[in-house]
Amino acid sequence: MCGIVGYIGHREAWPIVIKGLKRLEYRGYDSAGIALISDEGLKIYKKAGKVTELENFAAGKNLSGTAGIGHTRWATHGAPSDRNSHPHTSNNGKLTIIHNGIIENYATLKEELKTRGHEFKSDTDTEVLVHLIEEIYKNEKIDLLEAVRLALREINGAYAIVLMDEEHPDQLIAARKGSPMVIGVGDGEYFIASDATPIVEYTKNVIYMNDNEIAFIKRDELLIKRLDNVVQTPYVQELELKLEMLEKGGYEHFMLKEIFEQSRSIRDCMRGRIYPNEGKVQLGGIKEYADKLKNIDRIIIVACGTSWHAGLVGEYLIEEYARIPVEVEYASEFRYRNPIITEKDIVIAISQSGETADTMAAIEMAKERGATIFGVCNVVGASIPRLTHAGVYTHAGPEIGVASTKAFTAQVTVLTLMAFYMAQQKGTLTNSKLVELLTELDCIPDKIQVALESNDLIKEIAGKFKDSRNCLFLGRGSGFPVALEGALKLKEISYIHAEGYPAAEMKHGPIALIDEEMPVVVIATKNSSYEKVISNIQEVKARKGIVLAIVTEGDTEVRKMVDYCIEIPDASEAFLPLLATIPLQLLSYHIAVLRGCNVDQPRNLAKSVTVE
Ligand code: HGA
Repeated sequence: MCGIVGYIGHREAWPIVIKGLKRLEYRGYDSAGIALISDEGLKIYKKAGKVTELENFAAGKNLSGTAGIGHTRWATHGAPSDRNSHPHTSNNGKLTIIHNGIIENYATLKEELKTRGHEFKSDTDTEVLVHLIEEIYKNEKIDLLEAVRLALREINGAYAIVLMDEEHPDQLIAARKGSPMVIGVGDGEYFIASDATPIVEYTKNVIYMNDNEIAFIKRDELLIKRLDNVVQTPYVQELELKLEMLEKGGYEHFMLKEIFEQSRSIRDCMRGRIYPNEGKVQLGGIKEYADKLKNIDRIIIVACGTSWHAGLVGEYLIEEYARIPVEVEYASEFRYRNPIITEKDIVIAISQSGETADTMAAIEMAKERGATIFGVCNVVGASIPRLTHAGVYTHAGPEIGVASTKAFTAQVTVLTLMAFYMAQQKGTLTNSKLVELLTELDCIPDKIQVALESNDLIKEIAGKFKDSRNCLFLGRGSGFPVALEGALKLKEISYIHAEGYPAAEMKHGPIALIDEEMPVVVIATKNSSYEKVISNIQEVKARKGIVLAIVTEGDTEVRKMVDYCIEIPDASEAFLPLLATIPLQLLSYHIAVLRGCNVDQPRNLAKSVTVE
């Protein structure tokens, strides 16, 4: 959350920074702002709302300068408004800062700074930091880098910051702890951003900054040191990201493009990892732990939001095939309990961005208690993959729509592979059964392509549901996490209140909500709970609910009872979540579009939740 961009070099900074902010808008869109330094001094433009509003506001103004910093905000401290927009300036107006994170002890520092004559112009925690830096700089008679270093040692919380000084227009200072930051290395120029997407079209050479590092950046000089003053040798990596991955490619929204990419993304996720003819799974990222997997007592999965739903599918698959007990925890709750974790446990942390603050904190806690940690992340080089002992990337490619789609199915694919890999190590599945399952898994991308063909039908059904105020999603077994995910997607992007429930639990409460206006989406595919789900559909119909069923192709029984039906290809129960999720993603998408909602940037939400 919150996107930051910085540039210093020989080109005009404004176009680079504004384009970068558009790429990072998935991280927040409450306000946007840019500061530029030129011979005429420091200029700041900031505006509540999206980046385009900043662009309109600044049109025709003087936007020159070859050094600049920019920010797109997801507000934590202070309402979304012009005055709370970043960049924020120090008391004398010479220093200006952008920040992603939360300064937890800002209130105490603010009081103290006020007594020293500082006047604050915003309600943010961020502004306190730039005043603190100025105070130390002024009093200690040290250089600015040292003043920033000392200030950062006084604050609690998380940050990725970039600072400019009107009196030293040829330098930027950046630092990170707990929030992401990448530096792009060009020829006589440097780029700074929350992720590599604003950088990729200018250079492929990047440095991922580590926590507690501070960077001093000039056009032809880069110095990175730790907060304890030890100078670091930066590790320059080559980006694999391609520019076309960041474009809509002819689709109306990123979300639709990403839904339609799933056949490919799942194939990419499995590439080189499954050998169906041999009944073998290879996961290079966790192979060092192959022996440990034979004797573990328990797996704990920690995640948030959609990733937590993927975790529930993982629980079902790992228990079913590898016979290892699994617990699935919300990272945000897990870390504030006193959970029992031992060295015999494996913790699997799932996060699309690899930056989710709560998941990172849960990992730190589990690590301290001796557990082995595996990561399941999409963004290569993010913080979680660097924090964990081992892991498996989902390789879904950049996901830009705020509501997760292809990242979810890729997470489920990785967890499916992990379940089979663990079963292989423990010998809980015979080789012939593994051959059978992997052969079927290998065909799932083609079946997803078939499931996507219902798009027009789903759009038509969406028209019937678009004015609903509530919606219930029901499923059993591995269909239950699918119901939860279907409900979350609808809530997130269409603002219709929706609940996911285990179908059998409906009679313990939610059934009271059912009347002739209540749409109920039921996962009713042919699997072990088919008959039971049919009874649940009867219970809804007896109370005049409107039922949309997701059924196996060729089904006639459910079709007779319900109002609307969407077919998906036949598959074993293990693969049901991968297929049944597709129509639910499309349903939410079309309902949201018909309601005129901003599908890619739903209100109040942001991707990559880097605050706790
Ligand atoms: N705390 C700062 C930055 C917000 C942020 O990083 N959100 O993810 C603010 O409220 O402006």
